[in-house]
Amino acid sequence: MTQRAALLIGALTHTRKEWEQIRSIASKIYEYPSGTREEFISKCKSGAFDGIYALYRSNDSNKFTGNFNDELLDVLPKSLKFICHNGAGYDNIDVPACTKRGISVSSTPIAVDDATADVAIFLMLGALRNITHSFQAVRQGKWRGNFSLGHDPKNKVLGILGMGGIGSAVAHRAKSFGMKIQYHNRTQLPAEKENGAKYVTFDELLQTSDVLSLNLSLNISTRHIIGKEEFNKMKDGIIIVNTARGPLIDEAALVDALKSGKVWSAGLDVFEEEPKIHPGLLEAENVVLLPHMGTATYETQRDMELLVLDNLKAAIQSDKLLTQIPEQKKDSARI
Ligand SMILES: *[C@@H]1O[C@H](CO)[C@@H](O)[C@H](O)[C@H]1NC(C)=O
Ligand SMILES: *[C@@H]1O[C@H](CO)[C@@H](O)[C@H](O)[C@H]1NC(C)=O
Ligand SMILES: *[C@@H]1O[C@H](CO)[C@@H](O)[C@H](O)[C@H]1NC(C)=O
Ligand SMILES: *[C@@H]1O[C@H](CO)[C@@H](O)[C@H](O)[C@H]1NC(C)=O
Ligand SMILES: *[C@@H]1O[C@H](CO)[C@@H](O)[C@H](O)[C@H]1NC(C)=O
Ligand SMILES: CC(=O)N[C@H]1CO[C@H](CO)[C@@H](O)[C@@H]1O
Repeated sequence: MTQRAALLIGALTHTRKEWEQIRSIASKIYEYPSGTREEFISKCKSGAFDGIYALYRSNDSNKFTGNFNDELLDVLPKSLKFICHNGAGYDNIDVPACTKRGISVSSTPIAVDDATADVAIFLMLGALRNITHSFQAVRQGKWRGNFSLGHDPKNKVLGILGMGGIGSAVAHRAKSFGMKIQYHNRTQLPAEKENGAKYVTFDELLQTSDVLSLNLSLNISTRHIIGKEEFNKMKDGIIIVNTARGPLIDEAALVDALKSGKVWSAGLDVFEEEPKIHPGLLEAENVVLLPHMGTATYETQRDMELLVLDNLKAAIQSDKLLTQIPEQKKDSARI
């Protein structure tokens, strides 16, 4: 077998032992635990990672390398064939640039579904109760503060945009609260996967949902998929939940819609320019905010790391990925 080295970029928190076991199947293992993009590029150029066949990277390690774009892919060894990414979203990897070079990319769907769906429900319930004011008041010794009533989830229509793994897990949970589920997706799901959820057009989803939960990936065509025009089509008093990616929503338009009362309240885990948050959202009392922590549990973080390592093993041992990203699966003929 030709040389098949593996590279770990960044740190592993829960699976150090499992990474060490990669030694037995890879010709060599390298690590780049921290540093700058410039340092990483110069290491690549000096041949420090020669022979790497597959690498582990994550959203966290992005700060040591910057985005995986043409510039970076050009200096990485030509032997690199697989990028195993830790994260459900991979918008800091230029996928067409990888595909062009014959590099396959995997992400970590499935492992993130339950934890992210839990946070979506947490935010939805918080938004339904308009909880922020009282949540802060009780700590400030003001008991309920200037108390106002919330809403029940029961009998409300939950619209899910993007019915993948996370969307389905949100739907499953929401049903137990007595919500009616409808969704929109590029393609309608097969009936057995719909679990009673109703398939509607994008416009119908906007016009008829009481709560709208976003669960689709971010790319050029989904950026600002919810903006001024879309808010105008929504029911007055809609509740918005976003646990997917900030730039899916035009944040300034959301602030306006919250101010005007078009949007009754919102629950957000993600923002357009993290870690910056639009001041209009920080000021608004009818918004529940979390600092992008959808998958931040011990169990899920470990599951995600394990899934990346399993992808890495499959790449080295049998030239394939377990959870290759959908864009590449579609035109796998080109890879
Ligand atoms: C949400 O709660 C705040 C603080 O109690 C209150 O000012 C605001 O009117 C509430 N929003 C709605 C739509 O009831
Ligand atoms: C409580 O809220 C009401 C209406 O939202 C407002 O008129 C009133 O001034 C508020 N009181 C305090 C103490 O903030
Ligand atoms: C729609 O659902 C299919 C499953 O049938 C899934 O593979 C796909 O990613 C979804 N597309 C969108 C746009 O949400
Ligand atoms: C962007 O994502 C959406 C939703 O997952 C998908 O339908 C679409 O094909 C993607 N577009 C591109 C350019 O990748
Ligand atoms: C990914 O990294 C960016 C900064 O590079 C950060 O703002 C964002 O919250 C991170 N996302 C996750 C899921 O950790
Ligand atoms: C984070 C994220 O985008 N998760 C899923 C949302 O739903 C789409 C399909 O609609 C999945 O492909 C994503 O993995």
